[in-house]
Amino acid sequence: SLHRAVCPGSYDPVTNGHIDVVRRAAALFDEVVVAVLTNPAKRPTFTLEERLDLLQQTVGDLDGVSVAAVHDGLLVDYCTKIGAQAVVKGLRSGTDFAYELPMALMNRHLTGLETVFLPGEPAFEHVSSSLVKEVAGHGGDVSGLVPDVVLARLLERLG
Ligand code: COD
Repeated sequence: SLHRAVCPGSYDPVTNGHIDVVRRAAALFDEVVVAVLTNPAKRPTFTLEERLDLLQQTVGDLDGVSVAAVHDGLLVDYCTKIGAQAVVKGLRSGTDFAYELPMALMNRHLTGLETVFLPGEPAFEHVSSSLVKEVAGHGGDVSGLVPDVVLARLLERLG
């Protein structure tokens, strides 16, 4: 049976799209670990500490949810280490699916780790950390797409 799941991501920074996925994962599993990883394809805007702090403030108090950093190594090894049976990922589009499917299959190949895909909330389909940063950096309004603490941090950093 499935009791512990991991929601991995860069969370650079956390958006309302991420939070929706974490809440829904927390309704399905007893425990959800929101794991902050470094995506080798992306140069982070916020430090690991900042990303963890913003997650702690926004999802850290949800029932059964905790926040953790994964410094290096494979996601499957982290999941084995903490006894997680599944990864939960939100899917916005076919593009997300095309990116996620090989990782999901590779993870299952490596250790049998399963991936659960949740359809993204349509209201947040256009919301990604990178687009939010780009829009905020040019003075655009991203309120409603990120939590207030994230909005303040974005304006401080990019505004
Ligand atoms: N609606 C729904 N879902 C969303 C939304 C939204 N608006 N925004 C983001 N999401 C989902 C994304 O689809 C993704 O599933 C998740 O939230 C995290 O998104 P990001 O952008 O914060 O994180 P990514 O995609 O940069 O993270 C990729 C990882 C770092 C998790 C990945 O590269 C990984 O697992 N690396 C670990 C090393 C490893 O094991 N490599 C081998 C993999 S086979």
